[in-house]
Amino acid sequence: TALETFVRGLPKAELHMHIEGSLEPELMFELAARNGVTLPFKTVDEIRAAYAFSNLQDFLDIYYQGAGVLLTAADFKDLALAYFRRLAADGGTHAEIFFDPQTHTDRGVAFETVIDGLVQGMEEAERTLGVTSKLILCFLRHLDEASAFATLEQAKPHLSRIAGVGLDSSEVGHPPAKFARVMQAARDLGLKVVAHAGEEGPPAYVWEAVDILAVDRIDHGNRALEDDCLTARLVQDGTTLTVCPLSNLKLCGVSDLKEHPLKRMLKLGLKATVNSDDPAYFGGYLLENYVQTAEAVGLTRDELVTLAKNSFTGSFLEEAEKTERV
Ligand code: ES4
Ligand code: ZN
Repeated sequence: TALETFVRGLPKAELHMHIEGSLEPELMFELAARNGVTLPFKTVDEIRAAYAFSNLQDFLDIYYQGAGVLLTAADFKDLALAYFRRLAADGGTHAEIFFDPQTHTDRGVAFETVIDGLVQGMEEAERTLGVTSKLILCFLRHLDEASAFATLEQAKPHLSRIAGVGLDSSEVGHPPAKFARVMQAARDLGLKVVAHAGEEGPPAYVWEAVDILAVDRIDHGNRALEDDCLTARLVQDGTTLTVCPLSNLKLCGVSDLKEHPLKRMLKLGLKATVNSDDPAYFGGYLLENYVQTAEAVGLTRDELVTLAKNSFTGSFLEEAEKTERV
């Protein structure tokens, strides 16, 4: 379609994508076979049929299970490269990807294996596709502070490869304040700080991300709109929100894409961006998120350009690059 061609032609950065969430069922089977791992599914269709979620936890349970096929550096490299190829096909030119080390170290895969494989994929993507990227290490918020600190310790020899830290996994019951000290320690190491907030959690969690963690971006942030004072604060600070429309739909944060707040966010003056979150699980990569949302809520060409520009101004690229690459 004309809309698709227009959006594909806009240079875009993706700022909210969990690399483990880009594991397509086909690659999951391939890696399971390669590694001698048994999956509780027999066919690709059977896996896709299991991807009907009613909330975040529902999804996380199956997402952590899928990640169990990732064992070697080559697996992580193949995973990353497959994602970068899809991104390039969508007209994406830069990505800041999340990875969840604890998901892997807790089942005996070394931190080095994960990061070495991902970095190999990132370097090959830059060389062969011209797609640049950065890594954001996410702490699993359903685990405790000590586990997050142990993970930060493991990251120390690799800080030149890591742009920032984030918080992901089960939000409700695990407010940002739980990780105040480890996020400060990460900032003291020179890392950027982001956090999922307001995906399922209340506005109070977004306030904590802003006031206690002093985040550089908010991941999701949808529920911030329930609090006018908080919304005004995010507008005033120019805080980038990494919004994930198809994720919100699949995890039932919105009942229909027509109800999605993206257009409202832009009209309020929030620095919203469009992202895919876990594209293999939520049924669409970056371009699909732009196009389906644009059709559902009626985004103008100007608004689409704004979203694409916001993805660079909100990125962790150097200031000069942000303006050169839009
Ligand atoms: C996630 Cl959609 C979402 N929310 C929180 N944590 C996550 N990890 C992977 N996808
Ligand atoms: Zn996410």
